[in-house]
Amino acid sequence: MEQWLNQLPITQEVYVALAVLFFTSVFFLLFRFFRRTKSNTIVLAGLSGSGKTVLFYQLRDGSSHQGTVTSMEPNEGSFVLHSETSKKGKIKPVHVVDVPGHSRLRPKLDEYLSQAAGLVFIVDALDFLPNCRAAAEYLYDILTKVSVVKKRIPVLILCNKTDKVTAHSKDFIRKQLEKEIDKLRTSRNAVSEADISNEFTLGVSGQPFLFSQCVNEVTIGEASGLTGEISQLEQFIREHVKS
Ligand SMILES: Nc1nc2c(ncn2[C@@H]2O[C@H](COP(=O)(O)OP(=O)(O)OP(=O)(O)O)[C@@H](O)[C@H]2O)c(=O)[nH]1
Ligand SMILES: [Mg+2]
Repeated sequence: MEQWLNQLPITQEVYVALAVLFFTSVFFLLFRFFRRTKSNTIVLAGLSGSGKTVLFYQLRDGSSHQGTVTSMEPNEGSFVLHSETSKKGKIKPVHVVDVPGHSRLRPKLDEYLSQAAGLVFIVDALDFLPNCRAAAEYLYDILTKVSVVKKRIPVLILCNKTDKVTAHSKDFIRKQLEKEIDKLRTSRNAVSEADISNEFTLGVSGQPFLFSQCVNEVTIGEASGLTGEISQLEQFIREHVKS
């Protein structure tokens, strides 16, 4: 080997060295590129008062920071989930964004959706019926967004406040939301046929709308931000942001 190397003319050695250098740097850059495109952002959305900020604090600190007020701007942070802080080894932090539910602040959602690994749509299971229509409208807007459909962002519909016995069940909430979205689909399709919009249409035409018809994964779960029962939320996060 050494003899063979000594026999090589000097220029050839330089070429070999350069080639090795070139391939290692390309490999390194590709590796970094692919790592960076794997997002660790989880977006919390939902109507005002559904409990997003309480859930955000539960995820981060394991406590509800009682007495939150309506948020005026997004709450965000990168952290290791509180329930995982005692685990050994290196755990990848999650970037969680809580987007306020007030309609004037909702456009902020688009900024975060482009980099989201998952979206959690929080529903108030206690005060659900009076807000059903509004929740369905917000959810419809999210499910038809180009970024959500094209990137197939997984969505978890999280029925919050299940600590109270009067909270509606997740099956009831799912069915009511499907019904409302079905109605919205008919009315909005009529509008968008007139002025061409780039929104995607939901579901299968001619059939009642079901979340299972969405191109992205839509699941439904339960939680109580107040009492810290957030295992289904944490499970969703870890399914989409690998630790
Ligand atoms: N019973 C019960 N109440 C809850 C729960 N989570 C939140 N709340 C209450 O619901 C109210 C609203 O909670 P927030 O977390 O501030 O709501 P939000 O979604 O951040 O609202 P905006 O910031 O306005 O978009 C607060 O009074 C909370 O105490 C829960 O799991 N159970
Ligand atoms: Mg809030």
